[in-house]
Amino acid sequence: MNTFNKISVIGLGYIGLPTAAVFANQGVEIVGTDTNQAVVDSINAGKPHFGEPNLDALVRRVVENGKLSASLEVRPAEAFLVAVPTPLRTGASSDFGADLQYVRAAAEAIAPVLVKGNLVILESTSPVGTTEKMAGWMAGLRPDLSFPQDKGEMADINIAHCPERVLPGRIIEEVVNNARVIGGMTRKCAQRALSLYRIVVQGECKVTNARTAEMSKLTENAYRDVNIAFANELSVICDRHKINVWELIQMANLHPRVEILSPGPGVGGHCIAVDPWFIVDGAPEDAKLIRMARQINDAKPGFVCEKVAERAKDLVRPVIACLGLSYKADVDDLRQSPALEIVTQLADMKIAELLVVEPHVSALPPVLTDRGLELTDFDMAMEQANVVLLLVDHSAFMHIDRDLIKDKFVIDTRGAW
Ligand code: SAJ
Repeated sequence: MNTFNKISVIGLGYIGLPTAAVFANQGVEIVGTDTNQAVVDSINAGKPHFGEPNLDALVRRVVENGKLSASLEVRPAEAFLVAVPTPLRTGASSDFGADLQYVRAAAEAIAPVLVKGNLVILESTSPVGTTEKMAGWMAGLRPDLSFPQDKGEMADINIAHCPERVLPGRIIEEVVNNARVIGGMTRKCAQRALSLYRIVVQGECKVTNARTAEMSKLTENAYRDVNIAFANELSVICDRHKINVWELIQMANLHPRVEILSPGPGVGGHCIAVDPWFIVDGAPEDAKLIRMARQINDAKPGFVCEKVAERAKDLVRPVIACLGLSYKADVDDLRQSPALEIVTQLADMKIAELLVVEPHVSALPPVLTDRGLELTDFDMAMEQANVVLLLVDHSAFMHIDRDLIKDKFVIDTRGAW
């Protein structure tokens, strides 16, 4: 049985920081690395640089007791956990693929400090074959060490892929309780990674090879994307037939083997709107349904804008309260947010005055301020608007006084009211 006393976490973002903090909370010394000086400073001051329930107190505690520290440079450790972004890059056709530059940079930063017996784990969501590529990049820089692609079970360095699967908004709880898929480049790699995760993970841990683990993560998010696309397509069909799609879904879901997800303004975030493209990119001829689902979900913001425009043209002076900007309820994350895209498109259409309400941010992003928009508080927006466009089902919007909206045109993209 291996024990790990010192772990290096590369990338202290939405996944890396909570993971580092949870390990540190179990008494493991964590040396975190991030390329952003402001992030490093903020963490060393005990403050997370983004909002996530229960993260503030945890980070403060483990920084104060010396178990978590951050730096710009990768320090020697027994194990290295890579949690860097794998964003979209534009592919050769209209499809997208993964930009692996940050994984490569992490591999190049780890390589100089590697010693025999180290374990390197890739947590970032990655296309099939990325773990092997990462191993190749490190091997190229360290000819004095052996790697699993050449020496198998005898290698000096062990390498595994263990995709993160946590849901933003519930990260701390899910890091501990979710089941994990642990894919080793060899059996020994997987067993060593398993012993590392056992320090914190209480959920089931399934051991497999690295390629299956990579595909497993992509499959989970593509599954959700395809199912949301089904709901979003239904919402467009129901609009044509003047049927309330949420009532329809409630009826259909009474069937014991039907469980339709919720339509919305589109699919956002850094995961579900991105990862299915990695499957398409790796098998463009075969991934027909997965590509189509991405296209259906990506088309939904445009559909919402058309509906708003139809409403606005009946009013002499339309003023629209746009409620919510984040990609989903009760988070401050605006990445790939359909709500943000809708507000941006509406601003460009110049069909109405827009009042933007987002209780989870203190300032609007440049894409909106550049268009002359300002953050408005909820009460003022309700006082001035004659159209209310609900884009995000934040708890703060769920229990509003119905009298506030009774004389306004309401467009509820979430079926929340
Ligand atoms: N959405 C709908 N209808 C639904 C459910 C979601 O329109 O019925 C929308 C949301 O509003 C949001 C988007 O989909 O815009 C994605 O939200 P989400 O809550 O489904 O998922 P994420 O992106 O926050 O987190 C996902 C999770 N994956 C799965 O549930 C399969 C999480 O477990 C992963 O760790 C995460 O992606 C990731 O990092 O990959």
